[in-house]
Amino acid sequence: MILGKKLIIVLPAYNAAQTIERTYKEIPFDIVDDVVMVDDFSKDNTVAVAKNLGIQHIVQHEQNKGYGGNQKSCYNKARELGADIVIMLHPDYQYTPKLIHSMAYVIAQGLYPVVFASRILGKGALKGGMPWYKYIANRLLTLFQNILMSQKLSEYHTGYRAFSKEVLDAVNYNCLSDDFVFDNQMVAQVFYEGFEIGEITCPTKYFEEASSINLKRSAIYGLGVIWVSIQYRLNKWGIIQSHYLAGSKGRRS
Ligand SMILES: Nc1nc2c(ncn2[C@@H]2O[C@H](COP(=O)(O)OP(=O)(O)OP(=O)(O)O)[C@@H](O)[C@H]2O)c(=O)[nH]1
Ligand SMILES: [Mg+2]
Repeated sequence: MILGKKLIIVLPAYNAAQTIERTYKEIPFDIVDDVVMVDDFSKDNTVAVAKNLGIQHIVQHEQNKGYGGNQKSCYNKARELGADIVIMLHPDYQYTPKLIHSMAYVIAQGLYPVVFASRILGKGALKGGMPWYKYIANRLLTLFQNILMSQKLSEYHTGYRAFSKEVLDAVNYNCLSDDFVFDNQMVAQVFYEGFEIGEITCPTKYFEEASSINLKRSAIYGLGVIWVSIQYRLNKWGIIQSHYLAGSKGRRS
């Protein structure tokens, strides 16, 4: 519990057997109530390692659904368990669990309903080994998206995110893509509903065992981000109505 709010960490896992223990061991159980791990039909022994660690809630997909499909199961399970605050933490140890306190407090104090841990604030991304092509793509896509969405995020692509119950109840994330573009579509839903996103500086690590999407999937993701940005603007102008924006329950603004 944090300031009377139930905090649940969700781990979207795919072949994370080599990194999940390091990640889990740094989760601060002084404020974390539950941990949910969703295994996306890993080829390695991720589930066995998770059971061994004593992770309370393990959901196993019967087939590999993809990063987006994995997250849907994560948030649905966390909400089922009565979470007031949900933090998504990749079990590949690229993001440090040590930021959980800071991210959770921003939401628990009611400052921002969503918090992103940004690898672009500060110098963490390149120092942590982010490949140059990903860094440049990240900067250019972020600039493009900030202009089309009239927002000012330092990056849209971090996988380290915290959401309040209010936001997860308001946005229809279950209708989104099962692929990596899920992350970006969900940002569009959050902004389209009128919620704000706070950011915290976050170091990142690229290393052998860490999972990282390859060039081809990054390119598909990048094109998806461009289309989401254009869709968002055209929806705002009332020119088109995209299912994942129109579908949102009860627009706030
Ligand atoms: N690659 C991949 N990851 C999945 C899948 N399902 C769940 N995941 C998890 O999704 C998270 C993000 O995937 P990564 O491959 O680590 O991609 P990434 O770290 O966001 O990519 P970079 O930020 O570019 O390094 C990881 O925790 C994976 O374990 C899947 O089908 N493929
Ligand atoms: Mg990764």
